[in-house]
Amino acid sequence: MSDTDTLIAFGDEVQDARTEGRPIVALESTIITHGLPRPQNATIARAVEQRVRDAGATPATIAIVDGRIQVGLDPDELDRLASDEDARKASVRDIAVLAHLGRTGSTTVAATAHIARLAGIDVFATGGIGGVHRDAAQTWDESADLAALARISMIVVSSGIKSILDVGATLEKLETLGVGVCGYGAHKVPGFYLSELDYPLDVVIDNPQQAAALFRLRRTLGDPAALLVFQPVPIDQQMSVDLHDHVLAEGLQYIADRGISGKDVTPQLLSYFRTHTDGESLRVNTALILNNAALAAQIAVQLHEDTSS
Ligand code: PSU
Ligand code: MN
Repeated sequence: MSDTDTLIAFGDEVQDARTEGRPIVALESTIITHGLPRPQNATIARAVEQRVRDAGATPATIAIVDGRIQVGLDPDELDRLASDEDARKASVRDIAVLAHLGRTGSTTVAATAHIARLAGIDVFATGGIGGVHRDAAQTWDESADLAALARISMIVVSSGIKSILDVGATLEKLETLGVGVCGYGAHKVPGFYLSELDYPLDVVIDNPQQAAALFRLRRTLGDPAALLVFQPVPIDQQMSVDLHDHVLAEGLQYIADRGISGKDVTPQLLSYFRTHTDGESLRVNTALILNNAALAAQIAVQLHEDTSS
């Protein structure tokens, strides 16, 4: 047994998939504890896992439970995490601390990718990635997701970059870091709640085969960074642009007025959207995360076929 095998606890379903060599998709848990409202978060987290199964792969929701680094939660553990108001938002540097203290934490994109890599998982589905914050020139607030994506070889399926961030700066930073970016049937960068933003995408793919092929080439070339697959929420399911622009402006003002900073910024802005869009943000968030789970599973199945043939 390697050291990481003794540090990581695999859920039963994930362990079976590993033993039988079946495709696995990693899922993050900060979206459950800090991105979605209780109690709907538990139902949505279960539905996301089911989408992965329906598309032929095994879901591995990642979190730290009482200090255990857990890859795959059983249904009770998932429910407990979803209702745990004290679960810490954990990025990469928090993993060891929580493991040491025996505490519970939900993993961000960065921490989830880090643990998934240790567990040998190559495909990860989420809602939106973190990026460069709008006031970063003063605050230096850039998500640790960027640094993690720069050094973790993995396919990450998301619905792009949320408009709460400086989207242009985030794209520049991804380029600097060598993180691969492609649109899934999309020629413009998706903005999470919105299907497209005014930033073109150079690379467009149309099927899971292309995603898998691109990723394998990156691996062969020794590219250390992740490949981001941006799948927009369908245009007829996006948030109304007027509502979005209005709530975004208010939410940014709310954060500024209260001096909210650091790791609280993203959860507080998401929460502002939730409470000021009359259910729209939850509807869109749910739709896109389910779609991303299904696509990630299709890509994992393809990657598995490519490598086992
Ligand atoms: N963006 C979203 N929804 C989310 C997050 C980001 O649209 O739930 C979460 C993810 O877990 C992401 C984290 O990794 O917020 C980034 O937080 P920060 O900006 O503090 O790095
Ligand atoms: Mn931050």
